[in-house]
Amino acid sequence: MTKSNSRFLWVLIVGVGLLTSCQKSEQQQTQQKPEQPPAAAPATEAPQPAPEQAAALPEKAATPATEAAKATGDQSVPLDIKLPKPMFVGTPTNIAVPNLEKPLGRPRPPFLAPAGTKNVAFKKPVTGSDEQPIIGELSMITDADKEAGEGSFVELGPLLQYVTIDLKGRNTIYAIVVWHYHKQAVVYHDIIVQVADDKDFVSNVQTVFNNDIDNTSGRGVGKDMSYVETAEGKLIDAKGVQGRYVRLYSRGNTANDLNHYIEVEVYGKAMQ
Ligand SMILES: [Ca+2]
Ligand SMILES: [Ca+2]
Repeated sequence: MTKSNSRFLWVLIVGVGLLTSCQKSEQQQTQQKPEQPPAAAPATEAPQPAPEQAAALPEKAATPATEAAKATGDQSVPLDIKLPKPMFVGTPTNIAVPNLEKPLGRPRPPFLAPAGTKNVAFKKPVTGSDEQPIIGELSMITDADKEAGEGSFVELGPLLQYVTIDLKGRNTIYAIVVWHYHKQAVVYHDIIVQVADDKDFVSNVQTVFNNDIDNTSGRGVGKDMSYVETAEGKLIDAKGVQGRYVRLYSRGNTANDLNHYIEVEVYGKAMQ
């Protein structure tokens, strides 16, 4: 090949190359141009593949919705309440207390509460009207020991006494379970259980149980029934009241004037 020939070839190649690249860019431009308006078409087309997505979306949206509905109360699970060893069996017949509840005669049915509900009173500080109990310490009321024997109960002074549990934060409370004493069949008098936002029980005070039917304790006439203590403890339906402090009153029992506590559990959920 001569020099002039090869130069011509080179010019030809470059020329053709330029031409095709120009054509390409024109094509690209013309291709891009139509693509841009169709950008509206893909937009309208987008809902077309969307039928699949659209079909999936409502399902996805529905699931959290039902979960949310369940979380607000529909999805309830039985409370896991650990019970101590029973110390006596049978139904006591010699207890003369007005408005006394008949024993159920079978285990207490499961109590349903929203999933995630737990004993928010565990290890929480306890104060009370008798800071120096005759037997035991107030801290034993939230230590999870529910046995009936010696060393497991607190004995407070005579007649009207109370204990207060500080949950250390506001909670939505579904149930309160209290074991006063279950070594023998006794009935405690004038049991009143209240929930409040402050330790002095001034703000947002709500009474969740009161069996002081003659208002001896001056906290209003109660309509709840008296009951015989058992190893099951007394489960009080707190109906979702909200508060930080739980206070329990009593005024002696059918065996003596003293007041006892083995354990108090507060089943709730911390408020955000
Ligand atoms: Ca205890
Ligand atoms: Ca009374």
